Amino acid sequence: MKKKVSPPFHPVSAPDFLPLDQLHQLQLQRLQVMVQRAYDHVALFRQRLTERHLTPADIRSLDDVAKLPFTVKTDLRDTYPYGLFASPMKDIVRLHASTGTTGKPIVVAYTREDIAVWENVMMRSFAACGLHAGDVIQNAYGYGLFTGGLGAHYGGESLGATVIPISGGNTQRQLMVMKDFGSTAICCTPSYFLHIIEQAPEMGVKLKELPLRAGIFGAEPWTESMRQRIQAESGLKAYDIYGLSEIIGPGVAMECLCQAGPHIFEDWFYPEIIDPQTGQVLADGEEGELVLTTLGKQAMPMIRYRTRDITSLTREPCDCGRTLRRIKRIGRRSDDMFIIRGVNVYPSQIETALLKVECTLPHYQILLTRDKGLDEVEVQVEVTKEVFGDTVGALEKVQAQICHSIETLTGLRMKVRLVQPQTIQRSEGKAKRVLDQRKM
Ligand code: DLL
Repeated sequence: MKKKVSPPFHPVSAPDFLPLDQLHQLQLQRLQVMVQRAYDHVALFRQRLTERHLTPADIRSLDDVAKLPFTVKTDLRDTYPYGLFASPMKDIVRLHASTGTTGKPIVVAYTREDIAVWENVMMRSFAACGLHAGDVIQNAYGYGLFTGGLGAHYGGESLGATVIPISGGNTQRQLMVMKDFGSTAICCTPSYFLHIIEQAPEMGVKLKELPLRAGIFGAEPWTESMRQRIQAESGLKAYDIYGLSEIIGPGVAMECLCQAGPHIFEDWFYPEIIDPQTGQVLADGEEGELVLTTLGKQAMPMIRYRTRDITSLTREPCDCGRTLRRIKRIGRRSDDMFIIRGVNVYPSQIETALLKVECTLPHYQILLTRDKGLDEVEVQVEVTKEVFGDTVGALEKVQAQICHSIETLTGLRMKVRLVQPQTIQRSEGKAKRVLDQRKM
């Protein structure tokens, strides 16, 4: 028998080790309350249950979840901004926002209780990778509408660790702080940490000689080989953290010291895997789309939210002894969303931005590359014959308008290259909009 890995046990981790019968009982109790809450306060959910001739009383076991209707990202767009809220504004203490599929973001809300749950799962995330009071967490996730910064912030503080709210970017300052403040952990996207690794020698910083011992990396797909490279070059242990705004933010799932895939905090988030084509629930071990139901969200209950993230669930015991199931590292999605420097982008947003500018056709392609660990995007856009034959000044004006329009919609500056009509390859089926040449 394999030896159990026993990290210094942190009391906040107790729910990670619940016997399964207790966990399931807790999940069912919370699910029933959640379904009732959504039914009572969210018109769209009530309408969908009524169409299926269901009431909250029909949820008698965890398997009954499969009877419930799915919620999808466009439901958030269609009810923008506050249509899925189940709490009055006077009870909502925080809003965050994430990328929508076209022009508008989607808005997510938290009551004080929701923030407490978020703190709890983020505390447990940090504890799972061996952090505790006395650790110095450099939080380089972006603070603002993105959930990464504040989510990690409160979790770290509640754990009793020292949090440095440095936010993202400014790599030189990141390295200076890392060295001078003695950070023992860093939170950021894995690609940004690769960039930090590349910049360190230029600043004369030897990462391996610093006290840094854990990286809490997520918000975008990464690979096992990226983990190996990061660990070999920086000396820290790299842990995968997963989450999404619609459910809570970071802290839906987190790896433990065994680094064997993120454990889902199942006492607060009920996971299912479905076939993305048929919606059929799949068994543990089978690969499909992750669907999550919040078990405690007051402000915005999410029932069977289709994440579009492709993974599988495993019940196989982990050496850490946690009873929480694990997900396989998420490598792809069932839609066309891509993530650039931690920011979610849909090709449809780019299309909306192009349509706002006259003279584009819009035939376009998005080229993703990675330079020194940093993601680069180039949007190649066909413009009309007239524009292309015009003066350089006129072309530059169109280019600047497109850049501005894209930045307004996505929040990202992208390189724009205007190309002649008929140069972008036409597809006979689904247009291939994104060419991802990043080496992971
Ligand atoms: O990215 C929340 C987060 C912040 C997670 C910090 C981890 C760390 P959103 O901006 O709503 O929220 O994006 C959610 O990002 O559906 C996945 O496609 C992707 N994603 C998040 N974590 C991972 C991960 C935050 N560890 C979307 N691996 C999700 C792969 C990830 N993809």
